[in-house]
Formats: sequence, C-alpha cells, structure tokens
Amino acid sequence: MGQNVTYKILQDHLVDGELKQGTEIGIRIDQTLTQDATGTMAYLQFEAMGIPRVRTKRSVSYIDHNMLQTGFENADDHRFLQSIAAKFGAYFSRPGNGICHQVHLERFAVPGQTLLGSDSHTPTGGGMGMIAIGAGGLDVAVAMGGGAFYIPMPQVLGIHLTGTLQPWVTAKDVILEILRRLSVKGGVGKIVEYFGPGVASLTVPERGTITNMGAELGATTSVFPSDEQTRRYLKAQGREESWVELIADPDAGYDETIEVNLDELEPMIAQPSMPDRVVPVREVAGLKIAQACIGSCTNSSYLDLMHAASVLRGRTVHPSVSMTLSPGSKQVYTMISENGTLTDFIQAGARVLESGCGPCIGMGQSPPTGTITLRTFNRNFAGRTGTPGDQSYLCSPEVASVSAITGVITDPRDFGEYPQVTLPETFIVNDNMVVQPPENGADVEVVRGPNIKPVPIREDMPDTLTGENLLKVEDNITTDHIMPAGAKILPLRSNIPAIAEYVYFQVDPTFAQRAKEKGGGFIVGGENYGQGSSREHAALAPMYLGLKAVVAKSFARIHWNNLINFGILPLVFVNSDDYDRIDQGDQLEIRDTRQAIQSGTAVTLYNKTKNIEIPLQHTLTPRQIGIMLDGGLLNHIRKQQ
Ligand code: MIC
Ligand code: SF4
Repeated sequence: MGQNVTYKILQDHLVDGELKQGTEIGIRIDQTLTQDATGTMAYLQFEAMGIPRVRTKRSVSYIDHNMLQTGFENADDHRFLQSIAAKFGAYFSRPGNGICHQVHLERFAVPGQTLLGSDSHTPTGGGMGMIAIGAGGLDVAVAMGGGAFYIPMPQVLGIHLTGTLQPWVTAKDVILEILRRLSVKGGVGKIVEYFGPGVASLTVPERGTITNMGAELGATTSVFPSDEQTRRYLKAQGREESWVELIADPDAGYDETIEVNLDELEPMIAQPSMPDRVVPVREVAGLKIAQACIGSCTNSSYLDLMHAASVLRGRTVHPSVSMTLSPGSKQVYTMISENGTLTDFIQAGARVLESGCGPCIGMGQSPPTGTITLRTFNRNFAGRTGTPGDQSYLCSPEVASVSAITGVITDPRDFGEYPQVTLPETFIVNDNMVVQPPENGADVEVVRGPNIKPVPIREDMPDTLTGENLLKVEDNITTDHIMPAGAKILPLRSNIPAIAEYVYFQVDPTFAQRAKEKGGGFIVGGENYGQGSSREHAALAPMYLGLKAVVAKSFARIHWNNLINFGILPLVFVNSDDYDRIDQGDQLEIRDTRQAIQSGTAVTLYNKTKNIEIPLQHTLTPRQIGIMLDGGLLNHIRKQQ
C-alpha cells in the first residue's frame, strides 16, 4: 500500500523504532523554534547540556509573547535571548518582527522537513507540508542539540476535503467545524492529514489557520500536502527553491477518515469557554459584543487582514465596541501599510497594536466585566483574557469585523457582497529584523537580568511517593488553569520560584502555599488533563512545589511529556470510577515505585485516609522510565554524559 504524507515525512526522519502504532518512535528534527515565554527556559536548559552550538538545519528564537515590558523582566529576557542565540548559533527574530508561527511560515518553513517548537501552535507549519510539532522547552533544547524527538507512533486521521469555500466562509470555519465534530480531545494520539479535491483551492495561509488550530483538537500535529499552492506561496515569498512536491500516494490509506464538504460549511463560532463549543454564527447572532480582536497566530495573515479591512473601509466601529488589530508579522504590517489598508483600520477606529501575541495571551486588552469579546484567536479558556468570568467567542476575521461594525454577533452573509482578495504574486520581503548568528559564538557574552534564575532540578525518584492529595480537578483542565499567563504572571517565566506562587492560582489561590507547607503531594484529575499550551512551566513550577505524581483519567500529550521531563509521575486510573474514591486532602502513598514502574505497567495507590487500594497504570516507555528514575530529563542527560 502507498504512503500518506505523514508516513513519508516520518519515514524520512526516523532514527529510532518503526512506524508501528502502539510503539515509540524517535525522529530527527530539522528545524526548531522557540518564543520568549518558553524560550528562556529552553535556552537555559540547552546551556546546561554543555553543547557549544545548535546542530539543527535551522533554529529560530522569536520574541512575540512578552512584549508589554511593564517592568524590566521582559526587556531583560529579550536581551538574554538575543545574546544566547548569537552564542549558540540560532537566528533571532527581534521584537516587532511578528508572531513566531506566522513568521516561520513566511520565511523559514520548508515542505517535507520536521519542525519542533516550544509552543503548542507549532503545527501551523503543517500548512507548508511539514511535520511540525509542539513540545516542552526541554525537548526542544534536546532537539537543538541534535537529539531525536520521541512520540508514540500516532494514528493518521485523514480529513477528506471536497468542494470549495463559499463567500464569507473561511478556513477558520473549517477547523471550527472539525472541532465541533471531534471535540478538544478528538485528536489525541493522532496526526490529522488533509487530502482530497478540496485541498487545492486552499492557500498556504488558509492551511496554516487550519493546522494551527488543530492544536485545539489535542492532535500531535496536522499536515497538508505540498502542491502547486505551496509552490505559489513559496515563490511569492522569494523562496521557490525550497519547494518540493509531497503528496499522498494514490493508494495511500488512513487509520480513519472523515468527510468535510467545503460547499456545505457556514460561518461558525466557538462559545465560551472551550474551543469545541462550536455552533453556526446564526444561532448566536444578535448578542451584544463589547470587544472584537483581530490577530493571533491563527488569523493574522495578509489575506485575513485584507478581508477584515474591506469590511471596515469607510465605516466606523460600533460605539459600544472596542476593536483591536495585531498584524501577524512585520511583512503583513508593511504590506497593509503600503497598500493603504492600514488606513482603513485606523479610520474605522480599530486600535492598532504591534505585531505579536498581545491580547491572545492576555497581554493587555482585557475586556470589560460581564461582556462578550469576539476574537479571531484559537483559545477561549476561562480567564485567559485577563478578565475573571470572561465570555470569549472565537471566530473568523470576517465575522469579527462585521460584528465590530454592527455591535452584535452577526452572520457576515447578511452583510453584503463578499470582498474578493487574492494571494499577492509577491510578498514584500525584508528580513532585516532577523539577526543571523555569527560563525563562531564562543566569545559572545550572555546577558542575564536579575529575574533570570537557574532551572531547578529534581533528585532521583524516591522509592516511596507519599503525601496529600493537594487538589482534585475535573475533566479538560488546561495548562492555563495550572500555570496562568497574562500581563502579571507571564513576565516571571524565567524565574521558577517566583512563578510557582501562581500555580493553580485561578482555581485555588491557596494551592502554592498548601503545597509548600505539606512538602508537596499529589493532584487528581479527570480526562484530558493538561490540554492546551506547551508551557513546561505547568510541570516545572509544580515540581518546584514538590508535586510527586498526577493521577488522572487521561492526559494531553504535551503536558504528559512535560511531567515526565520534570520527574513528576503521570498515572492513569485502571477504572475511571476510582476517581470518586479519592478526595482532596486524602493521604496517599505509592510504595516500591521504582521497582513497580520498571517491572510492568501496574502501580498501586494506597489511600491511607480511606484505607483502600486503587489500581493505577503508567504508559511510560523504557526510555521514559529511565528519565523518571533519574528525576527528569535534564538529570538523565547529565548522567548519561
Ligand atoms: C499559548 O497560546 O498558550 C502560548 C502562550 O503560546 C503557549 C506557550 C506558552 O505558554 O508560552 C503555547 O501555546 O504553547
Ligand atoms: Fe501567541 Fe496566541 Fe499564538 Fe499562543 S496562540 S503563539 S499566545 S498568538
């Protein structure tokens, strides 16, 4: 049988294992990306490994998240990242150059290659026919050092696209429809591959919107073929030489397929506070909004902004709405400025921000209390906007801009004729905001601000894990619950002792204090524990507070991996009902843990308070067992050296 695109790229990069489901594979990583909120840790970890220079084909360090600089912390981090990139041979994308995923797609993504990024939306690169995966900073540091990246061999879910998008229906609606059908855990353990006649009409930026938000399915990544559209986009970026054709063999199969007919789609919207609470826009039309934000790595491409601008042109944002615009990159910003479109935004009353993540990660622009905010972003997790009790809806730039004018959620098909916008023949290319590393960085001095603290490291795993169940949580807990972001907390990403004070802050503000007083302990969770961001701080900071194990019904991939990397044992219930047999505050114990995880998959949890035994299991591979025993990946690597 022929191969699909996923198998072709994985096969080409396989360095360990075989492409057999249920086993672990190691793949070679061609490119890495980091951003500033996860990058400081990633580079500190890379430094701790003692490797003199990155060994990838290309590593890029971006500044896009922590841009507010309300104190010295972010600015110090920027200087640190610039100097350490020079030292170790990484390209440095300066603040103002744009959001990592948008810029990477424009300037660095190469079909057929692999990309590992310390950001969960790295799969945006799948729009260019890459296997692009999000991971914790430590995994990215290992990949920068030339190490393989390990994943359980995923299933390939084929999404068969037919038809073409109708006026006012966009790529965002495609992925929202898929989220509606599959839910935020529908992609766990899978790579989503798009195929079929509907693929050809989608441009690379549109594909990027779809693969970007595939992260919200919990998928390992998503990928499109590399075809004539890909060639066209690369040519327009002045990079045609990077193009290779990469399409599934005619007789290729998929583990599972679903059908999406683009002709039948309509404008969709995700309701608060999960990206899969999707309904057609018309079902919620008429709700008053207070804010409309255009931007983020999902929807801030040239095409997105041109569509939004043609709605705004000659009109005024509704008096009760505040509208923001964050162009995805300097390239996009320059182009809408040169063709006059920026004026349309300014004249309409949009508040034009810099090129970066901005409101998407709660760095400013929190909406007013008790109001609806409409965002073209990918996540609407509770509190992410920075306003407690926020009502954040996710939609396309078309829906956001039309609604910004009317003041209520509006189906854009009621608005008038759809503005035709086509991909430009050539983009304005100027990489003057990307700093190339020197040939030899040995003499470069790394600049460290006072907020940059060393990475804490855990001891070897003890034989007995004992302590209190510090917290019991529900299904679909996100990393935003575990380790919130936003303007107050994000600047502390380089300082684990300081950021640890905010672990689970919005769920239970006493958590950090209790964890410290009790000398650490356990957390009990439901399904899909740790979905969302790749931030390893959601494992690293709890580790610092003494968290020993997380017992859940199931885990999200990146967080599960991050827990292992930092020596916190992730365990699942054999019988989900046993979730009810542990309460917060119960005293728990696992004996002979070292022996237990090495000799099989069964682990017994003793609930001392209730005097019962609860059967658990681990799904660690032999490689991961070694990491756990050594108290985490950094220790493990050091011991091996
Ligand atoms: C996010 O969208 O949540 C982030 C901020 O980009 C994160 C990374 C981070 O927490 O630094 C992500 O998606 O991985
Ligand atoms: Fe930035 Fe938002 Fe994209 Fe995360 S999802 S990389 S915060 S724009």
